[in-house]
Amino acid sequence: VQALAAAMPHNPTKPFEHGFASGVAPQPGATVDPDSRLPGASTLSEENGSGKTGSVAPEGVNSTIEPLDRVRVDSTGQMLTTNQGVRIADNQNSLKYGVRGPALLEDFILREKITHFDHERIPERIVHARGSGAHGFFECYEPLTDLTRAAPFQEAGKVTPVFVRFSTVQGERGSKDTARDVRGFAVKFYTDEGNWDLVGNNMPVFFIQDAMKFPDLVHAVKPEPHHQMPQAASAHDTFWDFVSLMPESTHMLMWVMSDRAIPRSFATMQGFGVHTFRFVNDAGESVFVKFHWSPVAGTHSLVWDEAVKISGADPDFHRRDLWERIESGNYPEYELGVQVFTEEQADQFSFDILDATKIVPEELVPIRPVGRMVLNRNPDNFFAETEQVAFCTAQVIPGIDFSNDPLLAGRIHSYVDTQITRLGGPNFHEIPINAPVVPVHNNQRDGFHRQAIHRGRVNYEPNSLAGGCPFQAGAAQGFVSVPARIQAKEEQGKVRAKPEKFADHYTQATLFYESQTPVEQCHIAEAFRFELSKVTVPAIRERMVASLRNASEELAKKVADGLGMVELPPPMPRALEQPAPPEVAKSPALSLMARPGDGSIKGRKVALLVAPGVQADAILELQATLAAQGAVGRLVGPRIGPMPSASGDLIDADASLENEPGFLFDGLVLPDGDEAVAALAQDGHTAEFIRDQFRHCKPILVFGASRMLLSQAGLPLSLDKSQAQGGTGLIVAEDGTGGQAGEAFVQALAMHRHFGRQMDPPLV
Ligand code: HDE
Repeated sequence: VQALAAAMPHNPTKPFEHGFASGVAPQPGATVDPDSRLPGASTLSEENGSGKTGSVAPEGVNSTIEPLDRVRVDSTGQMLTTNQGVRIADNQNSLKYGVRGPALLEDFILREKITHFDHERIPERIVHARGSGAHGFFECYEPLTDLTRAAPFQEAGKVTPVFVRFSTVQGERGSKDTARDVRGFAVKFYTDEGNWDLVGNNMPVFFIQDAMKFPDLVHAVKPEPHHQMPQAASAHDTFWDFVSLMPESTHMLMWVMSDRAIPRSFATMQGFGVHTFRFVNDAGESVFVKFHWSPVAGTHSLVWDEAVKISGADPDFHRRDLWERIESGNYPEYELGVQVFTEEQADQFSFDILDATKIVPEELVPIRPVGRMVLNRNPDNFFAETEQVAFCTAQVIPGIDFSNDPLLAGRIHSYVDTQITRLGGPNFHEIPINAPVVPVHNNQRDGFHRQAIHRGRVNYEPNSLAGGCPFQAGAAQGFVSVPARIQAKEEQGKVRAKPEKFADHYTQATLFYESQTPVEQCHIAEAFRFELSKVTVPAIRERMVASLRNASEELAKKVADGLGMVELPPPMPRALEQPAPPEVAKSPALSLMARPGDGSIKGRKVALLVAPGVQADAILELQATLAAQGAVGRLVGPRIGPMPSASGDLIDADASLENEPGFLFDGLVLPDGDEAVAALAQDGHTAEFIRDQFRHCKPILVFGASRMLLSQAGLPLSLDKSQAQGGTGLIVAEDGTGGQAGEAFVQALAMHRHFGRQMDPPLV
């Protein structure tokens, strides 16, 4: 192959597309040096590109990067050409008859450029339009061969490349990241037995039980059709009208009204496969399985006031956070856990495992960790990778199979179908980001945008002209569906109906609410209050409160109070009067607080305020401490740029109080230095920084003279030594140096929030 490549006449306009790089424009007609193949990370032009290269897959396992190299383009040192490879002499002026004359129709260069531009956009996803993606790998802890023959789980240490896309659901492609919404958590495994897509969410249940209701749900939650409002929000009449009439959504509403719906980062949220799937082993034996992703960094969320403010200052908050974590080498990491249970066990549960509005409590079936996923490489091109990636629940591999969840059944149809419109035809599997890393051989042919050039005259099976190829793999190697027994009673026949247990709409909603900490319960009540107070039709609000009474009297009462309802409406009649008693009444694992993570501060952002005359030593020491632990400490001044510190040395503010507001940071440090503090006190932004940090329960470290800034900001505290402990997240550095106080601050930062300070309504 190498000899052939060397002898090949070189197309000087496209060396990179062919996988050859010389770095400079080759001479026309030159041949290629096969040793100049692109390195793994081929399009790195940024200095810190090393963070993008990811880890090299061990020998013998498929690599994350190489398969896409053949289509990566790097124009370094190249001349501009048309799409036909014709070099363009002038890219500034259209072709005219005389400099002041009319433009000429024959200008094929202008016309090609404009025509392509006219067609740059494709339809956005009908749901999950806004998303951010990353490459990475999945590594298996131990062989799961007794349970499944699925390729990623066959050997300890086996690495399978993945591409992940996180998303919001309601908003359009250009909407904000910090909306109250479900987050998509879709993982494409490029396994050596074909692609497997685990298309999940950051919540383990869903609004509806049957695919038949999905278009109604989506129509109800999307911006209202007459005026196309609101964007990226569920706080409007049509959504609450629908869900208040669909009590099966109550459990999911609890999750969506909890802080899970406003994650701090994609790196700090869980992911769930939602439906019950099946594992199938070599012997064809199958068990049920539920998939759980747990972030190593812990589950951390925003608070609502913060999320609202962030959406104005940085609508790309989560996208930026993901990008920066990966660029800086703080790779988001998640552990994959499985809940495995048999059909016989499932038959005994108080709920139906085919019902996507139900969880299997961890106390009933423990989660077994089976591997980890690391996201270590940003895409090279958003459109080519993140926008064109097509996740399909139908894409499973031998060893993974479906359950009869009626919601899943609809999804198996929907995802392939939607890509045909969105990506312009049935060949979307050939787009590089979607193509498997294993060869594809079948007799499907033609269609829009076909890339493969099939050889020979045989496009049917059976055949003798091609020696019978490609031939059936057979049960030992190919995909075989589980011959699951159908539980329908003979006399039922074809029906449009649901199993009885599906009608228990409230038991697990109660379980979720009861399993939250008081702070989380408070946030849930506040969220219902906020959303329902945006609803303009009183009857909808009342119906929702009537339904909530079946889940929690306490919650219904709090929400009703918040909505100024004088009397509670009578509880909504239940579909199932006497549901089976639940196995567990509380599941502490359902609280966000149950997963504090590895205790590290990786990826956190801290604002260190500075101004001319600042005592810089302690600030710079703390900045170094933060950097050493993977956090980012940014010097934020009244203006960006260099300024003299108290010692006369220059320090450089890389952000300003105006361009990076305080709520974008996880922690705040106020400096010492009389002159600097006086300057900060003059700037109204400083008090906003402090008030927001305080209100959002984030840690604040105060050096010396800055104490006066706290009182100036109107904080309801006088700081004495008892508050220097860090328990409240308010730390005063007594001696003006970073040392001990710095340590206390790092600990407070690792705790994420200090909800002891929470007040409703907020005092500042
Ligand atoms: Fe989706 N969903 N969905 N969904 N979904 C789509 O597919 C659909 C459901 C989820 O990053 C669409 O490619 C139906 C549950 C994610 O590209 C569409 C039903 C869960 C993503 C579609 C559901 C999800 C989608 C739109 C009910 C959690 C984004 C564009 C029967 C387990 C994937 C597209 C990405 C996207 C249909 C319910 C997760 C229209 C019919 C439950 C993460 O095909």
